[in-house]
Amino acid sequence: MTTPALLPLSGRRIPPLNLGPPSFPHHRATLRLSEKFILLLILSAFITLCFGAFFFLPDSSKHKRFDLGLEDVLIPHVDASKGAKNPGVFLIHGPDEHRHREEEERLRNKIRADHEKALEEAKEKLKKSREEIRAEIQTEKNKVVQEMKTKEKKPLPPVPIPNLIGINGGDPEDNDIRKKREKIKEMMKHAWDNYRIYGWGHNELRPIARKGHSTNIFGSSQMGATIVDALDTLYIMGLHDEFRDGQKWIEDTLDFSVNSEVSVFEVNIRFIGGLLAAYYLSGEEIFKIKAVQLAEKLLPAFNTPTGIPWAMVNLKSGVGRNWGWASAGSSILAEFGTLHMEFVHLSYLTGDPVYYKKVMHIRKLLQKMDRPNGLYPNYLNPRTGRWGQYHTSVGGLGDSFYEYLLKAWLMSDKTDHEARKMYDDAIEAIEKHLIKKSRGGLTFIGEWKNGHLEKKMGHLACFAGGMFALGADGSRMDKAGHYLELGAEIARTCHESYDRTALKLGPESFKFDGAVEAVAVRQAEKYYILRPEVIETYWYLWRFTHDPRYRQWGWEAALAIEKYCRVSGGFSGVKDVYSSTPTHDDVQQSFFLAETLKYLYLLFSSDDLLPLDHWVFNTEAHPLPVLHLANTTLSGNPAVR
Ligand code: DMJ
Repeated sequence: MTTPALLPLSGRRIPPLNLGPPSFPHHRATLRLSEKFILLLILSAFITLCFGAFFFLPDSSKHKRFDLGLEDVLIPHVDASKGAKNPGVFLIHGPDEHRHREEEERLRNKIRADHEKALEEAKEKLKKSREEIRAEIQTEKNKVVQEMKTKEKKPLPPVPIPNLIGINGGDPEDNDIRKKREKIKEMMKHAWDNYRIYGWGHNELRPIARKGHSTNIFGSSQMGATIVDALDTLYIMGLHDEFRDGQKWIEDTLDFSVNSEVSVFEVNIRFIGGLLAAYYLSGEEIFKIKAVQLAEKLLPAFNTPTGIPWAMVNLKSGVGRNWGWASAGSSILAEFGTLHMEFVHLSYLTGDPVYYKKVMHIRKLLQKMDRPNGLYPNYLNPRTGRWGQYHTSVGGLGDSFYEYLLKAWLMSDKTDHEARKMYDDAIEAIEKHLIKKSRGGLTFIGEWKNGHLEKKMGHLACFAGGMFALGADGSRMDKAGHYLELGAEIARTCHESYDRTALKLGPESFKFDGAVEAVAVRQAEKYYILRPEVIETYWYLWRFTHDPRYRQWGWEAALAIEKYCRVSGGFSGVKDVYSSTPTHDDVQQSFFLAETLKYLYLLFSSDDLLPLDHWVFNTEAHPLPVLHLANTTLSGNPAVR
């Protein structure tokens, strides 16, 4: 019998460590000795490497400046006396230089001592039996569990609450507009009430089968996605009984300690975004607590070699992975690039910089990377830090990454100039390579695939009309007028994509190919699943221009939804917008209540409801307040609501 120790060296197989019961006692003893030797060798090599790194790597403390200095600004709990970060490079001279040297020497000594201690401990460990080591690990585990439990019970620290303006009202003066707004509220009630009866606690509703529904983005658990997503819409519509019902379910039932693999992005934008918005609007602590509990469960997703998070994470085990369909095992730009707003608010509310650091790390990494033609590809491998396929889109896979660059700047009260610069650079490249005019004069945003422009625009990309309008103010070389115009052109194109169908509802994606303009060609692209992006763009354009056409177009969409998507058990998507007899898909998406109905309601409200200089909407339409830091009150005091 060949034993592992007798394998030839050239066999390149490392003998497996034999931790099982000994079959040849003498031979096993020999093996143990060599194992220990190898382990010691590895350990000392590692320590030597650390020493080398410490002495030879550039001394980062000399250049250290914390990103944008935003940590101090956005995290009010950070004690300035404990080495507050100064947003500027500082040089060291004279007596300071001497003090600096002493400090360096002290640090080196400390590291030396630590390494020696670690070596001693490692030697000690090797003397211990397997059982002893196991017992030690178990004790450590218990300690961590205990700490987590105490942490859960600890109340969150007091926090300055931004002044919250315009969370009620919005009554329009015009009678006709008021009636339209009432109609939207009635549609919300229909969607909510049916979910309440037939789908309560499930993620979504099947309005025709009249039962709960879910998809893999929410994992295998019933996490009440519709409840969390709908809360702030209920609140601004003044549906307070329904809001309280939802709150009670969240208090009593919503539990994130479940063995379920969820999408980090979806859970962030719908759950964390929804809970934070509900917290800011209502002031109810429970929403903040739940948001933080969930955020803690998402953190293990960032444990990758690059810090770019996995697309999915198991809420219980913390194990992460990527979608099987994503190019080269990559994470998706629109997913890992759409965490910033929520994570900054989490750090702001908890005083814990961990969330802020995770998203700033992503930003720094992206900044360092080469971008083909200045464009960000949609795929990035979290193990290697390399781009996957060169595919760039402002629709699915890319969309909300650009949106969050702009909104990071807006949310920081326009102080996060780095985010604004990244947005401006990205939009310039997009305009140069992706935005074209069709023969018939429609401006569209195509998709860039390996150097080739595909003349296809997704429904998702229609959100960009609103984004261009929102970013107009503050744009480079005073191109505000240009970007407002570009936003209006995208709105017109997307309206055409609705208008050229039988149901007056837009397809999932449409082409610009010869005579074909703004029309879906493939059967698989003809569906409408109650998506909000076109109405979202109408609303932003309405706020910035007050051109009545946007209310008119929004109303057309509302009527079409009412006529073709409403069923007695709620609202359903349709499979073919070009067929005058709609076939329903039997799903009431949670974003219909979070976004589509909210944007419609806002379109028929006056501008003082959630004014845009005080609120920034996350990509799921959950409003988060601008952090005007000069203008804050302590949470012990009643926040201005
Ligand atoms: C929403 O969940 C969000 O808007 C997201 O950014 C992409 N689109 C869906 C709705 O269409």
